[in-house]
Amino acid sequence: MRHLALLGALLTAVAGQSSAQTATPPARFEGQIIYQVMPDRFFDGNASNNQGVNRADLRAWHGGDLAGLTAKLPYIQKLGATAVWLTPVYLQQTANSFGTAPYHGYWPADFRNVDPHFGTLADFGAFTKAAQNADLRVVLDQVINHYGYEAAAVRARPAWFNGEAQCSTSANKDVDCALAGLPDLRQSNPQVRELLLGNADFWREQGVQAFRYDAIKHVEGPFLRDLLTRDRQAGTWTLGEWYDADTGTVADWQKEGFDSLFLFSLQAAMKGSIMAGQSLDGVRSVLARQGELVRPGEVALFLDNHDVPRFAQGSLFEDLGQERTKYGLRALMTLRGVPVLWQGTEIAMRGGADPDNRRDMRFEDAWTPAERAVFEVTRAAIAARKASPALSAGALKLLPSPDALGSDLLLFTRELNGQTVLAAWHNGKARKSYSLKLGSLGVGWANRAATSSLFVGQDAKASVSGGYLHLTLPAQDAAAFRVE
Ligand SMILES: [Ca+2]
Ligand SMILES: [Ca+2]
Repeated sequence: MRHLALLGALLTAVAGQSSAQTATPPARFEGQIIYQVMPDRFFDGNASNNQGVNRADLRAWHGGDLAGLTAKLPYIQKLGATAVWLTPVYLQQTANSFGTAPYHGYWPADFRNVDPHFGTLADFGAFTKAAQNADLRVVLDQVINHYGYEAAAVRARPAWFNGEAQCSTSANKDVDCALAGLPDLRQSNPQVRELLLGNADFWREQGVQAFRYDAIKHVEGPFLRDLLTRDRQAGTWTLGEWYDADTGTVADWQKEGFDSLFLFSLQAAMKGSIMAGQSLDGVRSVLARQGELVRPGEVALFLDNHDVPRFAQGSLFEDLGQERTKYGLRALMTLRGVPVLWQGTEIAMRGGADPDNRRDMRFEDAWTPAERAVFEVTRAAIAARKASPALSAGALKLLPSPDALGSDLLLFTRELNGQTVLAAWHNGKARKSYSLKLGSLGVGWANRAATSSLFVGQDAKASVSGGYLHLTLPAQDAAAFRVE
């Protein structure tokens, strides 16, 4: 009840400010690079909290914690990321469900405390302080749809949850029926609403700059809109997870107040085109819809995450998986949006569906030379993006590809303040040169020159002469050239 009284005061304070803050500009993440961490699977910085740890079992706790994440912030900085998204660190149910421990953080028992496996609230404060000192923004995962299966609140507060009756009579079963059987919160219940709005305030006070909201497809829309209004007033950036969202869904929810959603349709297209070697038309058709987006520079772009098989797993062969992950990472860094890298993708870690995609992170001392090479490519691609305002935040314009080349060649420009970068994705299985008429590309570059690739260590060339753009591109790779 102490929490509820505090919440009431906070709600009143926010309501009082709302008319003065209607013009609050939305928070921006364009230009940021987010690194996603699942703390239990990242780094163990404190062995004294390793209750029930069994690293031989992918469904058990593995011992990673906030102390370990804090200790590894220099690694994240070295990679070049500018923000850290951590999956939930709430106090979890103590029991296992379906033979799985709540190591992943998505089975909360108390939304305003830290699970002892991860550390304490003070450890969380030390983490956000260290992140701030390292100039890294903190994106915290927030669960707003459910409690853990075994949470005490489920029995103590039955009115907070949707039951069989609500589910069977609901017109929106995605929202009012249990997701994977999880105790489903009824956000229209005033106490639930206050609890969840207060959770956002609570974690904001712990030094968090952004929230990644879990499973928004399953949350009541009117509540979401109120939540987002308050977040925007507080300057908090919001990233929604609508599993399988395409451009239309992302656009709809940006209109409703989310700063960002994950563009799952682009992830699927990149996996198909880059990892599985299908035509680049799949990627092109997703990018062709970017005009529908309210704020294309804020959309979250990714190759994989903790809920899908690892990107590198798309090839049966480890070396091919590594080469195509380099291609995918370079390609990702040419796109408009906010790149999100799941821990281990920078070394092309393998793994199938959950929990195999959540193997323990391995650091420099444990890498193979090939893994180190993937890391260096990732680091250089991130550095190139950060050094280029056009790549970081420029408008993206697709260039037409000749019909015969379209499945192997994807060209687009990124442009900001008169600076232009040409991105060229090449799906061909061999190194190849192309000469394309400037007129057919719709660009007026007759008197301009292109540089060598912005990606260090890549042998790709572009030049302009005689009314043609000449490109020499390595097999299955993405390049970027400044056009000046
Ligand atoms: Ca530990
Ligand atoms: Ca729900």
